[in-house]
Amino acid sequence: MKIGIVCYPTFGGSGVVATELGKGLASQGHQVHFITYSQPARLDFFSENLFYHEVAVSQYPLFDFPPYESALASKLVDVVRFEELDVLHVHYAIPHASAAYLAKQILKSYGIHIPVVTTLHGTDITLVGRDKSFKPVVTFSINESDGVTTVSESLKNQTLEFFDITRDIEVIPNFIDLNRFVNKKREHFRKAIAPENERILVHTSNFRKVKNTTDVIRIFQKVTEKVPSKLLMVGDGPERGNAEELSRQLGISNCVRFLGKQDAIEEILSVSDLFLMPSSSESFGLAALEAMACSVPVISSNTGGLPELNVHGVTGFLSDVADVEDMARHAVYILEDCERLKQFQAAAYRRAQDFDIVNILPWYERYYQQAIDSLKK
Ligand code: GMT
Repeated sequence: MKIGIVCYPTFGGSGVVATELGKGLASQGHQVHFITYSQPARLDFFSENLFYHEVAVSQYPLFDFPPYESALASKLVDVVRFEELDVLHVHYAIPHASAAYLAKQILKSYGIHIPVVTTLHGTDITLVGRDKSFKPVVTFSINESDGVTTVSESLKNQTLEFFDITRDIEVIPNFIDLNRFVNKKREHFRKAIAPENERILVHTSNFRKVKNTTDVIRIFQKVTEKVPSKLLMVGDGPERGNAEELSRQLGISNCVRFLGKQDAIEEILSVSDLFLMPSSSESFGLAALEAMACSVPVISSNTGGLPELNVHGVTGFLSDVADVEDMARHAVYILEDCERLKQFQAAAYRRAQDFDIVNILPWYERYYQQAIDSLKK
């Protein structure tokens, strides 16, 4: 198949999923064309089946708001026509699904009928998409897609609850490449971070408000009172300053290291004992799955799709959003006993295997074929 993928090319979860999916499909022999405004963060190598088309937006001084959606639609028309794509897969509804709808209508005037598959990722439904200024467009473009998927049951239910949806939605969970995300036993690195053999806790995110990064610091403070520990904060974003400030106020900044954006996340996860994800909203929790694949148990909130991933009392624990006390108590319970920690580590790894990319790729392939066939009827 010749597949066009549209996504945000940044470090966000939807961009990561789209890029890893494209790489996986290319390794199966499909021709994959990424159509984005800059090179996707994880698309950093050459493959004969991978192509990248940049969407350039005019900066004409009349435009206070450069018309990205129109530029994307035009680029889609161009790539579909000249590369003869079979299907367009857009990740994140805004504005990708509506741009794809526009491109699809334009392509009809050339006698080309291309199916559009839209994958909803989370904030496009739970936060941004619900905004009055977007809702009619999001509803329309979901209903007009030839296939719609969500990354969890929870996100499907929220989509049906918030929007007037007239079509089926398929849940295709996020996935992980277990060859890349595997515990690599980096003892020297571990010693450098925790020379006194302290436990290592980790948080990775884009430090947006929904990630509750200040709760990560509060949980850690309570844990470190009971179990000597260090905390690694990986990633960057608007809340980083507040998290840093809080760690100073609480007098624990010497135990917390802010590492900024990192590519080799699996190296950091490999030396970690526990992953913290106290988010107030999370449609799936890809970062938690990455941790679990590296045998790291997860302390998370019970919001959105997290209970579909993190099994309470087995791969980690779930608590109500903002219940810092409960999260810290669970963290201490796992960390204070070596044998118990090992059991949680093994269970986290086993659970991650359920999301092996090898099982999820054929699912998308079947779904694309279904969308292609539906246009032929
Ligand atoms: O988490 C973010 O802020 C990034 C966001 C995105 O769209 O890039 O992530 C969402 O999609 C990920 C991949 O499907 C999910 O694992 C995240 O749970 C989801 N984030 C939220 O729902 C807040």
